Amino acid sequence: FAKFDWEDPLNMDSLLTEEEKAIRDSANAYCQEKLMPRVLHGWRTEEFDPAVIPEMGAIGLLGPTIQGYGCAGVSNVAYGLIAREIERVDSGYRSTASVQSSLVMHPIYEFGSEAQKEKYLPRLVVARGEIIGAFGLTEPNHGSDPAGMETTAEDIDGGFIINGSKTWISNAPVADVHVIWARCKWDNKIRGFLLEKGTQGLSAPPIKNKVSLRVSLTGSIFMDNVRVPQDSLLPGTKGLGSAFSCLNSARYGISWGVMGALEDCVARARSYALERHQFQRPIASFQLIQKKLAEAQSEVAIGLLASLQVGRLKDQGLLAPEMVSLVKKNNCGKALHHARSVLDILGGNAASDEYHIARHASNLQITNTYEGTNDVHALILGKAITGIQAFAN
Ligand code: TGC
Ligand code: FAD
Repeated sequence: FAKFDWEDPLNMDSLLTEEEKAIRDSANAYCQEKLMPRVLHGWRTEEFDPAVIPEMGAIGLLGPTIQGYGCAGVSNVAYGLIAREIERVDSGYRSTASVQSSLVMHPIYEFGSEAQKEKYLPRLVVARGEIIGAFGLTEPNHGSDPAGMETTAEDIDGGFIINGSKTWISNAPVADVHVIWARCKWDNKIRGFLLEKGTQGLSAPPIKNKVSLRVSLTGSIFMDNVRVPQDSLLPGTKGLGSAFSCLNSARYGISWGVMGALEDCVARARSYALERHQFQRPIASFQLIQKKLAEAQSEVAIGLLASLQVGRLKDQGLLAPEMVSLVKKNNCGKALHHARSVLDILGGNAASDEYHIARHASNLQITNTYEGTNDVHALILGKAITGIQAFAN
């Protein structure tokens, strides 16, 4: 028999290319050496560290699947492995990176004009990390149901006027460019627009005092008669499906990322259980503790293989969006459930942020919510299984 490796229970390593393993290892080194030492300060103070964007850009972690424009052009599996390593430290850092890569660079690459690509992509990715982006879809009255959005774009001579508000937008307070989804008054279709910081009528105040994702910055976006030129429209966007295509990429990355967070919880709980003694025995020797670790690590192994398969299909052009819903829903739900379960192993130390698992568990509540709640993804799958749409009349 082969030797069982609890850290890679189903030998996923054997399914990765040499290039993917090298990318994973360099992402791991950066995350553990540079992000891990800062995470508690960021968590306690809620201070966003803008240096993380240029640092990630410098080693190819941003927009990694994009070909050209200074991007690495690697596989979707490599993109997933990067998300896993970042989120092993904190979901908030992964959030910052996912928004930049999947929700800002992706729509510009996919739906932008050549001039927009040349103008923004190299600056979003380069080592200088010149600019940070945000993606504004959610509104105060429309979260799960973005089709109801109230933000509008009006066609005027030489450009557009955008009015409306967005809420819970990652990176918004520091973003230099906002991808804003708005309903176009002239044909009632939803399209994407690029709004630059400093434009009159645009503001993006932070939402403070979060109990989740405290190392990433979140804000509102208010647009009061924001006048933008003609070339701010992403010309390839055609309805809400274009916004969802960005979400396919981000949701896929999250499915890998949350497994990294859960792996960190399991590793920390295991070490703690081996060291902590009660009743003259290491608590790791108790069956109930072992069951918690076994069940959590089983879900890691299964979840990672599922995301790997979705990534391979994505690379081959064989992806169905429902596959992304399946792994986003499953992995986020399992990560949240089992992070809470292994948190018990810490006893009273669960209350201390120095043991890190409580921080992961708090973050995972929102990873299970944003980019489509767990229940919304169940309904997307339910529709695919039954042919009946349950979320609206
Ligand atoms: P529906 O009628 O189903 O679809 C509208 C149009 O979109 C197309 N479509 C998709 N296209 C590509 N990929 C997908 N996954 C797609 N899903 C739908 C669809 O074919 C249709 O096209 P067309 O041409 O026929 O018009 O739309 P609906 O309004 O009934 O949608 C229902 C529902 C619930 C599935 C959907 O609205 C939904 O997914 N809601 C969740 C909202 C959400 O995920 N918001 C995320 C905001 S961004 C965010 O959270 C970032 S956090 C980032 C971080 O910090 O990491
Ligand atoms: P609601 O839609 O009001 O849902 C509330 C509850 O009702 C949920 O349990 C939901 O599952 C349930 N529900 C809703 N409809 C149905 C239905 N038909 N059937 C059954 N149950 C239903 N958005 C962006 O656009 N860009 C970002 O960068 C971004 N970043 C975020 C960062 C953070 C920290 C957070 C907290 C959110 C972020 N979001 C972002 C918003 C996020 O996508 C939304 O919060 C999410 O989509 C849910 O929308 P909602 O909060 O309005 O909840």
